[in-house]
Amino acid sequence: MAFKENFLWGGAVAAHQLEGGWNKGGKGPNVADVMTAGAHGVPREITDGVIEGKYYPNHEAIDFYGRYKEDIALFAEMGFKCFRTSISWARIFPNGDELEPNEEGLQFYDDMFDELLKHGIEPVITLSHFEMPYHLAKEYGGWRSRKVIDFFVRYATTVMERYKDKVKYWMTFNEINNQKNTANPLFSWTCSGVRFKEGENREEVMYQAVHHELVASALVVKAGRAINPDFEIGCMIAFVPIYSYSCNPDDMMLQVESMHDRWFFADVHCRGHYSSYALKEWERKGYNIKMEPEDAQILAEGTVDYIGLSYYMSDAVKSGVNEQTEDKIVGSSASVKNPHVKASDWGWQIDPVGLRYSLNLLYERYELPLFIVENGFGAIDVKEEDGTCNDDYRIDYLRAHIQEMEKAVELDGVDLMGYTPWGCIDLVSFTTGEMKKRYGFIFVDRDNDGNGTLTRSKKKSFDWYKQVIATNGEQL
Ligand code: BGP
Repeated sequence: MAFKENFLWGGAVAAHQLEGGWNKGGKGPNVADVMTAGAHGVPREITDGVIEGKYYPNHEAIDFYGRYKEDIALFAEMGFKCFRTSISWARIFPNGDELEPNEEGLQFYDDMFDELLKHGIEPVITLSHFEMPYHLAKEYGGWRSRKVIDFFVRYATTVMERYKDKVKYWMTFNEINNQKNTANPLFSWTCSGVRFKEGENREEVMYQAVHHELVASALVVKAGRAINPDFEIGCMIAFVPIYSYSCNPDDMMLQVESMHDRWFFADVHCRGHYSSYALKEWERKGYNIKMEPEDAQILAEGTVDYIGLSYYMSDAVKSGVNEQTEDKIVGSSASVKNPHVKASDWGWQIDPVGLRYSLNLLYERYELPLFIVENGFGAIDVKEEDGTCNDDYRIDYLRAHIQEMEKAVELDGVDLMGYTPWGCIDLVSFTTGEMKKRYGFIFVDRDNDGNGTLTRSKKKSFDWYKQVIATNGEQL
């Protein structure tokens, strides 16, 4: 048997993409609550506070806030060993900078975790998954401000203390490296509450914000260990491995340079200091990232126990390619279409072998346990007249990825903790704000405009995944 006996099979979601109840139970607005729907080909818009007449899909999402018992019962039916979700910071500290937490918010997660534990499902918790109280973004410029470190540590230690007997697995920042994409305003907004100003150097601003996040993460790892030494606290990296388009030495070197963007965050989380290529880049570009004298020690003492990663696709780079090149695809400016793999409707290159490749890269570099906390296939699902949804393409995608995970464990000796496919129940897509980009084993009756009964129904993949879990990955 490839996978460990206690392998953490489950599913993953994030608070702002499924809870809804955006202003219930004393919750304050967060940065995701001021992002409009991006349906009908229009990109999501970041607004200055909630504007009447605009549609904000996160406000109701799929109402997990009101229906979590029903949903957890379905996860239990599939045999989930764990459930990855996030805590909404603004439910606990509605503005982010107050001294006392909101008891109603704390109670919500207490009840939800009890429900999970009742079914033998272990909660896996991300402390910051693309949301922070809107007030912090507006008044402090988000993570631009060093003050936010204290607010985050207060929030994190409050919840770690409160749930210390219910939650063992934690992650600090979801896909912290996404904000490296400064061209897309969504990433800096959701990862760090930062909106760029006219004329400023976006990259320098981003690195400063990230430094604050990395220090905050390290402080929380240390504080968490003091709260409960049994905690396992990880980081979370969006891992899109970058291939060299060819064996042309220039392509190869470009690949190494491009991978620095992938390693930058994981290096600090896992090694406790900035890597030499990062320091050289700052020096070369004349960036002045402000740090306090104690920061180096904080980073060194707050390294993580495991690496959480999302894996959806791979990327390829070719030297001499610019933005105008027609075979460009999602990714960095030198990214090109890989002729050996297919892409999803959203241009995400489907590459199961890339998962084994990624697990090897990460494990060889850090020798830390790995946890695949996101993977999945976003597709436009069709619900048949008889109510069924035959998502064979999703089953194919997941099966192929699990087979590669298996090889990574069995043949390469990678220490893999678990697997939680993304969006185990349909939810609001992060990049597009749509409902039509679905990932779930469970269909939710809701469309891009917010219409629908919110009724849940099982897709074909539901029973398939149930059998995968029951056989610990033997029967795919
Ligand atoms: C990751 C995020 C998730 C999630 C997923 C799928 O980047 O951590 O929050 O949404 O991608 O992306 P999308 O919803 O845009 O398809």
